[in-house]
Amino acid sequence: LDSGEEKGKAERVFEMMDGFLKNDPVSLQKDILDHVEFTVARSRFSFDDFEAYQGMAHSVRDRLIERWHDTQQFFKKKDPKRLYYLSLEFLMGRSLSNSVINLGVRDQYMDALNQLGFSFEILAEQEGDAALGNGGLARLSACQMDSLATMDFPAWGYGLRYQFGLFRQVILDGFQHEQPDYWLNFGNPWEIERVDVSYAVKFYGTVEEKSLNGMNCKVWIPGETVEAVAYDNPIPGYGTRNTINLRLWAAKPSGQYDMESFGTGDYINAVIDRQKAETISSVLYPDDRSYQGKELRLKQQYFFVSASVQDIIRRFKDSHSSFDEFHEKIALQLTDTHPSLAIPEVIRVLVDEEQLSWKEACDIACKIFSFTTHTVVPEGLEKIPVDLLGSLLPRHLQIIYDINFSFMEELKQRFGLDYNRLSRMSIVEEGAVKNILMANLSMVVCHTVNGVSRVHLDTLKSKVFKDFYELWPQKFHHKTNGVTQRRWLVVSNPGLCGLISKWLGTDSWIREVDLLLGLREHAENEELQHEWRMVRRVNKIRLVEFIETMTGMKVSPDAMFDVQIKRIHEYKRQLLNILGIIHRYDCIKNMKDSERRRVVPRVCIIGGKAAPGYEMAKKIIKLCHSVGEMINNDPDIGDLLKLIFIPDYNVSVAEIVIPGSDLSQHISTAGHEASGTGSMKFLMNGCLLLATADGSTLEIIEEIGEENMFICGAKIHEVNMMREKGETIKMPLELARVVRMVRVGYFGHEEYFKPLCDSIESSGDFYLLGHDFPSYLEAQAAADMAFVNQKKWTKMSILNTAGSGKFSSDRTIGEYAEQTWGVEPCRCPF
Ligand code: B1H
Ligand code: IMP
Repeated sequence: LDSGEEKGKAERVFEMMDGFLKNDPVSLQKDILDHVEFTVARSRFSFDDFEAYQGMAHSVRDRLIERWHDTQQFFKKKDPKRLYYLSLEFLMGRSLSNSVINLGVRDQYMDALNQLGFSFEILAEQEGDAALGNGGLARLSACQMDSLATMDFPAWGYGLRYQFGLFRQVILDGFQHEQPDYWLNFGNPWEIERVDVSYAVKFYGTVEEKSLNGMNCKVWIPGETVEAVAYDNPIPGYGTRNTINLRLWAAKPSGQYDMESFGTGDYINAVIDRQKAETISSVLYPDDRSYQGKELRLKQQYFFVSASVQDIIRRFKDSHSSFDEFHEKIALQLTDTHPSLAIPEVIRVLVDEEQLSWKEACDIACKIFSFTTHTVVPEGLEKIPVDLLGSLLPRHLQIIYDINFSFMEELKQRFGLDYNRLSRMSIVEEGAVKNILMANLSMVVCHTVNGVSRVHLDTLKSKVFKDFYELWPQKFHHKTNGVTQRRWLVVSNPGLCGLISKWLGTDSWIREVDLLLGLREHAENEELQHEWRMVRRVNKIRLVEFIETMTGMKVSPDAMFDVQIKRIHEYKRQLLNILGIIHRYDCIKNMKDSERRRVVPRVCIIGGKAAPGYEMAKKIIKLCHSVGEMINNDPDIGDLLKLIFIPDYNVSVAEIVIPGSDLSQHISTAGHEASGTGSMKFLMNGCLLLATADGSTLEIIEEIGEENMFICGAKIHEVNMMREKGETIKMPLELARVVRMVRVGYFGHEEYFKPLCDSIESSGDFYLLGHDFPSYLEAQAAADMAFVNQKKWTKMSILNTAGSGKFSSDRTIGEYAEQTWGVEPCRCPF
């Protein structure tokens, strides 16, 4: 600010923003005790760890709210272009550690708690995970919120406040069972219920034509109304006062008088009936990657979209009197097609309620919406049966038809009557069941379509959206995914974090992650190597203890910890991993003592959830347990090999496992993983990767060099070629042997495992385990070789961390802000 007047203003703003709550240990203690006494309602003279956690969480919440208010006021005053990030899933995990670190008050809280006789670490363990999402896509949304806040972008997240998040996985006799996730049962200090912020969301009914001021208008007469109530979750940035908002909607019965149900005199049933409104936000769908033609899912999507759009338009109208500036003030980002009903909803509100013309409304929609797809295969694309959409949202169906009509006209102008092309590109899919293709809708309206890695974009251009690419090449871009180093290093690996800052001479890398490159020059320094190994050893011991608590198994921290944690999917090939382990077991069994002495001891760790209806994935989990039981109880093998399944994998489990692992596996069949983000977390933590050349791994190779990883498997073009030719490759002998062991019941349950064996041997081996097995074993052998040379291994480990900067979500968000959303930082003064 240069002018004197501006300066004066800035000072006034500064005064307004000046810290309100004090953060010295004495004030913190008082606040914690106040909350224990008055919020938790426990005596301040007698409370346990959980109550102390609650007291502390509420005192942190106060500080979040203070900054949240300041930030929102500041945004309101500045009126910058805002980004609205719409996602049906956010996998936030725990909030306590992340919040105090981003607020810059962790040390003060540690002191305060010590003086009260509590340990920060133990209290942090009391918190349950917020798991309102399935896997990579949902955690990506969470990482991006952290970057948006840290980089001072005027952004809001919108999502659904599911009563039950992702199911809890319970393993009984090696089989997965699903239990509800009662995450709200003990209250949630991280959210602020806004009973005053609520919107009516309507469903069903009919559309009537009316004449208004001589114009023909469509009027939707809805049949059901549900209330959306806002719950705000403050997201603090690191090294800034900015604290942005994640607003999640919960469904409540509408308070509007309802003649029909209450008119009949059946009061009790009328009340019960109304209460059913709450089911809309009751449970997260646990399938990642497969779309659901289910009415409830569609209701969830529209419920969240409608409330968000009403909220966005209300906020805009608070400070603008016409819609002229709408597109200059608002960017709406769609996380996959799940929120794509926002497109017809915005058009509907603008035309039917705000009386804009059809053309004006469409022009606005085309300017504000951008879309990121996370899908690689056409089967993964969302379709909504026309009948379902027409009954639930009749007006929206009309709007979609109108959009499609104009689009088809445009195509005819451009390509003539090429009916094949028209039918491939139409938003409406004809057939026995007519469907609306949500990706085509998004493609037509959004100004930008982003892929999540470079090679993902190539697939979109050449396959999934080939026709659209030919039509609008300028719409297609990619923003390679990233993860936040605040959560995945600072929160989860304080040891390594301290070491990095010591060697770089600064902790600025927490905001400017490229500084990590500075570690490269020390990669061979013996002192750093020694300290690096010590820190990693401590993390391994923490993991050893965790494994013992979860499974009762004692493993040795001297072994190589080889980890694969992610959703269980055939394409992610946990099966390849398990068959490789059987092979290793078989080899060791057949070795002479002298050979055994050269074996690198391994602890193989697998964790992840299978979608409840995904039978093959569930069989893979059982196989893992059966094989583990045999190997782990074989006295002849001892510590040379162990196989552990970690139950109920979630974000906070990942925070313990990732820093403690030596090697991690990302071995999807090439071409199937759009990006993959788990690998980036391991990379940052100095864990080496054993991976196929898929998704973002290809870019990781460029950053850290093939010599610092273990790469295996067919390349994408080879996979495509093999599939096109329908080539069946001869099963490698080693694989045939281990599949045989499973088939004949070496691990029991031969009938149950038969489909797994068949998928490789008799059903065409779609995921190419046969082709990739030999090179997978070679990569594993190379990892063994490297592990023996600890100096070399440590150097590779340091180089991994040093080269991980590109995979920070800060870089991703910077690119989105500049290239897709056109938003600029708006930093709240301290
Ligand atoms: C990804 C999903 C997904 N892709 C449908 N698609 C869902 C699809 O509930 N649903 O219906 C939920 C999730 N998730 C993942 O996104 C990709 O498989 C990963 O490769 C990618 O890293 C991640 C983030 O971009
Ligand atoms: P990946 O790219 O498939 O390895 O997984 C991406 C990220 O999603 C992981 O690092 C986790 O943070 C998260 N994730 C995957 N599966 C689960 C799950 O079952 N529960 C919670 N988080 C998960």
